[in-house]
Amino acid sequence: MALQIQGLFNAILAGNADLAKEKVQISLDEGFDASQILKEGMIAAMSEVGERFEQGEFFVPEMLIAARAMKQGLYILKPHLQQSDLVSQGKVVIGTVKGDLHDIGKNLVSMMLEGAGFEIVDLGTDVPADKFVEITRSTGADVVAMSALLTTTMPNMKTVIESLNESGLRDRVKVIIGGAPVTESYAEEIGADGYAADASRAVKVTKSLLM
Ligand code: B1M
Repeated sequence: MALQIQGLFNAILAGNADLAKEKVQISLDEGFDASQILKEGMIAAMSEVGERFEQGEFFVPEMLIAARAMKQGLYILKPHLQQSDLVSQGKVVIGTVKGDLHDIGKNLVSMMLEGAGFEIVDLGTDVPADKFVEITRSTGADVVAMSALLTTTMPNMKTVIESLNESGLRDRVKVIIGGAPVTESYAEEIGADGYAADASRAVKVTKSLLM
C-alpha cells in the first residue's frame, strides 16, 4: 500500500481525526485517486476496526473514535467524489433505519448519489417508518434508500416498505436497500426494488431503477 494511504489507514485505526484529515489531503495532493483513497485507506481501516471488535481487541469507544476520524477524512474527500453537477436525476430520501446509529456507509451512498446528480433528503439515523413515509410524501421523492448495519435492525426495512404500502405511496417510489448484513435475497424477500453492496453500485442500481 502507498505510504500516505497506509498512514491514513493507521490514522483512522488509531482514531486520530486530525491526522486522518491531513493524510487525505496529502494523498490528494500527491495525485491519488479519490476512490483509491476511500477504498484502500478508509473503508479498509473500518473493516479492520470491525475485525478487532469481533476479536475483542477493540471496544465501542475505539469504534467510535475510528468512525469520527473516518467522517472527518470524508469531509475533505467529499468534493473529489462528486463528479457531476448535472440536472437532477431524481429525488432520493435516505436514512438509516430505526434502532440503528451507523451512518458512515449511508453517508457515503448519499455523497455518491449526490455526486451522480441526485437530490438528496438525508433523514439521518434511527429513522422510524412513519418519518420515511411523511418525508417521501412531502418531498415527492422518487426513491427511498435505506441502510442497516445490524442484523437486529434489518427487519425495520420491511416495516418501512409495509408503511409505504399502507400509505398508498409504494407504487410511486422505488426502494433500494443496503448495508453490511443486507443481501440481494433479503431485498427480494421484503419486496425492495433494488439492493447494492456498496456506494458506487448504489448509484448504478438507483439509475437503473429510474430508467
Ligand atoms: Co457497530 N457494529 N455497533 N458501531 N460497527 C458493526 C456493524 C459490527 C458488524 C461490528 C462487529 O461485530 N464486527 C456489529 C454488528 C453485528 C451484527 O449485527 N451482525 C456492530 C455492533 C454489534 C454494534 C453495537 C451493538 C455495539 C454495542 O453497543 N455493543 C452498537 C449498536 C449501536 C446502534 O446502532 N444502535 C454499535 C455501535 C457502533 C458505533 C456507534 C460505535 C460506530 C458507528 C458510528 C457511526 O456510524 N457514526 C460503530 C462502527 C464504526 C462499526 C463498524 C466497526 C464499522 C461500520 C462502518 O462504518 N463501516 C462495524 C464493523 C464493520 O462494518 N466491519 C460495526 C464502513 C462503512 C463504509 O461501511 O457501513 O458497511 P458500511 O457501508 C458500506 C456498505 O454496507 C454499503 O455501502 C457502504 C460502502 O460503500 N451500504 C449501502 C451501506 N448502506 C447502504 C445503503 C444502500 C446501498 C449500499 O442503499 C440504500
